[in-house]
Amino acid sequence: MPRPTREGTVPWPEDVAERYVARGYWEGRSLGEQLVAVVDSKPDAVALVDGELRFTYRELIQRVDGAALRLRDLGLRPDDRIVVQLPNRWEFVVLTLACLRLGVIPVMALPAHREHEMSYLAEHSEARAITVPGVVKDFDHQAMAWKVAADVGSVDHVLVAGDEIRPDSVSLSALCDPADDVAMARKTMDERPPDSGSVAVFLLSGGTTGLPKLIARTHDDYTYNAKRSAQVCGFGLDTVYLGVLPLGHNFPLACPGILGALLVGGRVVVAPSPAPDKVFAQIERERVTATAVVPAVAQRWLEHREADHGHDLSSLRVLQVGGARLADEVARRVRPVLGCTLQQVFGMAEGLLNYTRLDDPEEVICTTQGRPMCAGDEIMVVDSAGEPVSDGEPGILLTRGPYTPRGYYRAGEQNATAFTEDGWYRSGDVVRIRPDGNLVVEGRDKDMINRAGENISAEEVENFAYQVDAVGRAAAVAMPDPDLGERVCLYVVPEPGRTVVLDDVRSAMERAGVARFKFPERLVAVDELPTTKVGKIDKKALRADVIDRLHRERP
Ligand code: OOB
Repeated sequence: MPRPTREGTVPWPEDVAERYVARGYWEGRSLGEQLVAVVDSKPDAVALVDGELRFTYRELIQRVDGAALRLRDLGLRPDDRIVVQLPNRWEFVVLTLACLRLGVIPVMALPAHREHEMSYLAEHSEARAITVPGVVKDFDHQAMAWKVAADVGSVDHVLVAGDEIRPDSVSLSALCDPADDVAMARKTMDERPPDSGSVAVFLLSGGTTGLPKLIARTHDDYTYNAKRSAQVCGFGLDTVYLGVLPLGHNFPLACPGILGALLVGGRVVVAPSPAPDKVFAQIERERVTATAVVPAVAQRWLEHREADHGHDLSSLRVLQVGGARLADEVARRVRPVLGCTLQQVFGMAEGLLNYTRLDDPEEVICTTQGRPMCAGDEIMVVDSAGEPVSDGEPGILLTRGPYTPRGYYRAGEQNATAFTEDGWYRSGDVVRIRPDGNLVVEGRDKDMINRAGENISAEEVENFAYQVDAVGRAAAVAMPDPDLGERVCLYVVPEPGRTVVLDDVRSAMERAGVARFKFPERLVAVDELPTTKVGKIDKKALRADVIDRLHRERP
């Protein structure tokens, strides 16, 4: 069968792939087959909970098979792509599993993405379908999806979760009904599983060069990602995993996330909101044992818990925190305040996952970002010339391994800089390796802003700033923020005689249909931008400048 996505991906070299098979990292089975094995071993156990809805493994696979068959009836075939933008609800889980079973590739958009990002994702992946919720917080996703469909020729179908479904859209909840003949559906889907080396999902990178790049994760590599994570995190039959972060993100999806929990026979509970009162009630009701959040959310939960002990959180064993640097002081509060073990997770959609282990000493758990999860993970820390630094010195982290692909999808140009010739991924993160092997994330070399775990490309923001006539030069930098970690601050040199205000840039981004989390939240107009010796904009100086301004403003 022709597989167009294969042309756009960068495979692991053959000898390396053979090694990963020989060492047992790659099992040669698709994610759907992995799931079916679990279903058959405990069909009556509850697999998925969304509010009042509870599905056993048997009910789950019946819906998954029903959805897979109906996707096929819509004309979707193995290797076709579908852009998935859904809130955390049961349909996300069923649809994703249906895709994995059928070999249709979900492109994991974020709920915050708007027309600008969605069009790009649909176009770049040549998606056949888009799936969205209806109206969320006054934003009409269905209308947006149809606009994207009108612009991007490959898109034939819009699938919608929710009530007010246009006649030309497909109802996602109906698509996810069990088939009329469940045994027949199961048999049909069992017959032709996708090849384990084929692409299972497209994750998004928080790339430095404008729009996100697509990361093709194969069934082999992503199964390992989820199963090995589940092992490291102590997931088992008694795990109840609460999916709080947007489920299309690698962290809640497979680190170990919902896939890890399901592949070991655990239970997944989806949370529509990270608001602490709602989440704590859910933890109490469902006896949740593990969940994953970004530092900004962890901090909110800690504050809430310190003020209000109203819920029984005794079932919670592990709080995973990652996506951005967790301050040591915040880390130290997790156990005393929430009564569970903190696990720091330093990961990336590109692959490499570092975890603190559950039985690590408290000092390791609170002050490091953990160590690679796999013996086959290779890491190297280099200076700006690409030379390895001395032991314990900070430098830029490079990595290769059995679940770290060798290049982005259809991105020859970016791959030349994001990967070395030997296939190492240049993470752009500045880390230090301690003698005990744990990594400490010290900063970033890449030009990004990390707002509550969302990576924002400075270049993308600058490109929008240049759409404002009065902007002569622009530079976006991270401005530290006690709640979100960082926010976008934009330095601007206005054209002679003109003025620029924050709203000018925000309106330009609004008009372009850009996700709101990327909007700058402060604008500093200056006469000129500082430059380095080689004439590049000196972002370090700008970051120092904004910190200085914040200090001066503090009462
Ligand atoms: C996760 O994945 P991405 O792809 O959204 O972002 C990756 C980048 C890393 O390169 C690093 O810059 C930053 O986010 N990051 C952290 C961090 N975890 C991620 N920086 C400091 N400390 C941490 N603990 O963010 C992601 C993927 C899987 C699991 C967890 C997080």
